[in-house]
Amino acid sequence: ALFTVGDYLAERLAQIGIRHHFIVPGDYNLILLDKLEAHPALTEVGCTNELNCSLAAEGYARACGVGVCVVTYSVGAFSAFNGIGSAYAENLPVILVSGAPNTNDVDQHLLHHTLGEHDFIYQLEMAKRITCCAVAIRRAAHAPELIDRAIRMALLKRKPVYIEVPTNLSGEACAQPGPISAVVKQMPSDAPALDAAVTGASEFLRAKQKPVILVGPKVRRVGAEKVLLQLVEAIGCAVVLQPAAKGSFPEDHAQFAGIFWGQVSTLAADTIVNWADVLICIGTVFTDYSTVGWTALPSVPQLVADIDSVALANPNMYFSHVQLQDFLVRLAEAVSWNSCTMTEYNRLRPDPALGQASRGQERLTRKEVARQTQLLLTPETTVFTETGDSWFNGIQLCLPAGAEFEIEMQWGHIGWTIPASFGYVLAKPERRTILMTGDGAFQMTAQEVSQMVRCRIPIIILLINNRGYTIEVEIHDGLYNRIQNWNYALLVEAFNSEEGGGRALGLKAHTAEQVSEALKRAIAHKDGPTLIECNIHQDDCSRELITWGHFVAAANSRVPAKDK
Ligand code: TPP
Repeated sequence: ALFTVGDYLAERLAQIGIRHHFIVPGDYNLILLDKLEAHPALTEVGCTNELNCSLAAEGYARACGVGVCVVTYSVGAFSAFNGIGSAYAENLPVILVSGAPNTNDVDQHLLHHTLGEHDFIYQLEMAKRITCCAVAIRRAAHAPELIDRAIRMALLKRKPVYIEVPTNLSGEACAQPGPISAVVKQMPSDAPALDAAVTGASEFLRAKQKPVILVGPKVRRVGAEKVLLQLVEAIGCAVVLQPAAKGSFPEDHAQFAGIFWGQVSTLAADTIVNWADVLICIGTVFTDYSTVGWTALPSVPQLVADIDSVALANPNMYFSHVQLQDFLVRLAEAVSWNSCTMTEYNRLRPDPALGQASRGQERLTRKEVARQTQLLLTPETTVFTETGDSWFNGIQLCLPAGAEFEIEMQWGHIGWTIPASFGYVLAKPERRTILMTGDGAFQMTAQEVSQMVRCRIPIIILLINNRGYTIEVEIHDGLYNRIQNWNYALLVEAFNSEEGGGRALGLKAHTAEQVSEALKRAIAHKDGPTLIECNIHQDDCSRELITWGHFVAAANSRVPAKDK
């Protein structure tokens, strides 16, 4: 049979490990979808809209290492750009494939789904700003080069890419692909730069007495968790994590010293960071959020190991092209043991505060939901936490070894957990996935629960209904933070269909007893998602949210600097 552009793309996607591709059909991409569907290794997953489609691919990339989303021109792609923004911000390789107008119409006609002007380049131009590589195939013969280039860049940079395929090219003949190794091969570190970075870093550390390791969210993006552990155990010092890095280091490890974000830190992580004389920052990202409105920017000298570089405070030096994995392995061999901060941390480590169980009939509280969520966690659990008070509830959880934790703290799109967890579970069906979300967030992407029903995915959705945008109330309140209250438990059951698929279970809880009953039913329900609407008082939120909100609000409202 004829080997086509569509077959080429399908083959490459299968070769890099894609098993599910997320799609919304449209006349500009239908032939391409046929070609992808025809590949034996690929399963097409239809989504309810392109925002959810792109976020599902983003979640899939978290589980599988790479994700794909196929949409139609403009009406589809513009909505998908949001999830692509997330992939960029969160360092996830997501391949956005968009159908496009017939090549014969370029510069000739006005077309549907376009801006109505003689211009078919705008979408490519827009995609360039939010991807690390954007290509538009204009001739079938160019497809192999452009597809290979885009996929290679996505994997190399761990950022999203864009591939535009005109509707009349997907079925055109094209060359067959060569070995995939040429596309997936990673770039080795520059050897002299790596040597110099390791020597410089170990001398720098030797001159310090009180090192602390601060782990950031990029560690997991490059799969450096294991080599991080080697370094940690070679030094013996205290290890703290940034909030978005939760899940990258075992919390039952003797050297784990909490989540560091200033005044909302867990387990007194801020105290040991303040005591340190050097901070070994590994894959860290400092933003207004992770530094609690710039109140927790560490001031001690730093050694910063990023995905592809190392920077030292003293001597003040920068080494580019040093891969994080390579650096951690080599530094672990070069450093000497210094457990000084661990000894101190053991003195000041707070005793575990066992949350008081509330009495069964009492009005449900946030604390009680958090306490019962904690009891659910096993090594097989993955927790997704939504922007909102769910972040703080999630970050407070104590993860057993093996439990995974997903958060989208850089992009912070409310509603992300629903489509992202859906995508994630398709790649990791063996995990017990629990998501913690707010009522406001849920309203953004609720219809993707219907996909969980269709695909019989037993995700447990803990929806904390505090009747409003509480996180925003704490930052800056106004009438705009009040939202229409829905019957959430009833809503998800509306997605059940006589025509097939599984079943959603919608449950309501107003008391502790009702939550524990509901959780039992949720765990037993394997044929689709369970949503538990946990109804709490409007002002019932975490101490951390109020504290953090106060400082973020202060940072947001700084007056403009005077001209000098
Ligand atoms: N739009 C998007 C797409 N993302 C956002 N982060 C916002 C708007 C701004 N925003 C941040 S949090 C939030 C909003 C609107 C409210 C979240 O409310 P809810 O999900 O009920 O969580 P709660 O804080 O009440 O727990």
